[in-house]
Amino acid sequence: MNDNDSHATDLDARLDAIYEATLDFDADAVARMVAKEVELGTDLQTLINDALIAAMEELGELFAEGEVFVPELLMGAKAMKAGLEILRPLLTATEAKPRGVALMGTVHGDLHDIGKNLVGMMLEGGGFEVHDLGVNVAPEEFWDAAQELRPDVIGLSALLTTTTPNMRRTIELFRGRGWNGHIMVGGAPVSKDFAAEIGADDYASDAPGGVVLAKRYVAGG
Ligand code: B1M
Repeated sequence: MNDNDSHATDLDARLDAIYEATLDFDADAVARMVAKEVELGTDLQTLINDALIAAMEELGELFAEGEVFVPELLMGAKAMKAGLEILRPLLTATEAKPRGVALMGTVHGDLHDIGKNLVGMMLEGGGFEVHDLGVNVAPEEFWDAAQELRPDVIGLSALLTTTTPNMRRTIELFRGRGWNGHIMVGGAPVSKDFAAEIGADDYASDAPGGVVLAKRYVAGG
């Protein structure tokens, strides 16, 4: 085994330990190990995707199979959030602010916020002033906030098949009232086709993709 191989193996083992700690709902251990990775200079996207998001995907599968229930999803989310809080200063750090204003929220009926929060942090890191309306946001609430803030980009998140119609309702309200600004959508049940169908400007499959879109909008694309 050469030196690079052994580094890769070490990293794999450490990411695996974070993945396991998330699935054990051990928020303290997740925070500690994530902080260690920051010290070691581990690539943040690798850390987020291969350890934290991978654990949430596994938890989702266990839930779908009836092996775990809502309380476990909540505890897993708490563990993942503990890791993301350690990363927040790094993800949000930027020199040039503000590139533009972004308004974010999870649509009505939907309480999932981890993905939306990640997109918000990365938008901040990309130089955006981010206003986050939280979860379960009704179309009128998005509208009122947009009137006040006049954002360059609005980001809607949904994680439930049953709440994607509320994404459509939100966009219908905006378009019906003549809003021509950029609206992007994201979340596991959302697709590029669905985004086009409901009148969104675009869809991002992950947080970095959302930042690419938002930067393109403010650059006039
Ligand atoms: Co829920 N849940 N949940 N849950 N939950 C899912 C989504 C599910 C897929 C699990 C499963 O069955 N396999 C399933 C949905 C099935 C479906 O509709 N297709 C489900 C269900 C059914 C439910 C309940 C109905 C369960 C119940 O009560 N019987 C209930 C609904 C509550 C409600 O919202 N009204 C429920 C509740 C919950 C908790 C509250 C317990 C908890 C959320 C805690 C929280 O967010 N604070 C929870 C969790 C944790 C999950 C899973 C396990 C993990 C979600 C997550 O945070 N992933 C999830 C399973 C899964 O996703 N595989 C599941 C990590 C996160 C980083 O990824 O949010 O996808 P994600 O974000 C990604 C991309 O999608 C994208 O960027 C991120 C990555 O970079 N993205 C955007 C997201 N938003 C974006 C916006 C953008 C751009 C990109 O621009 C605007």
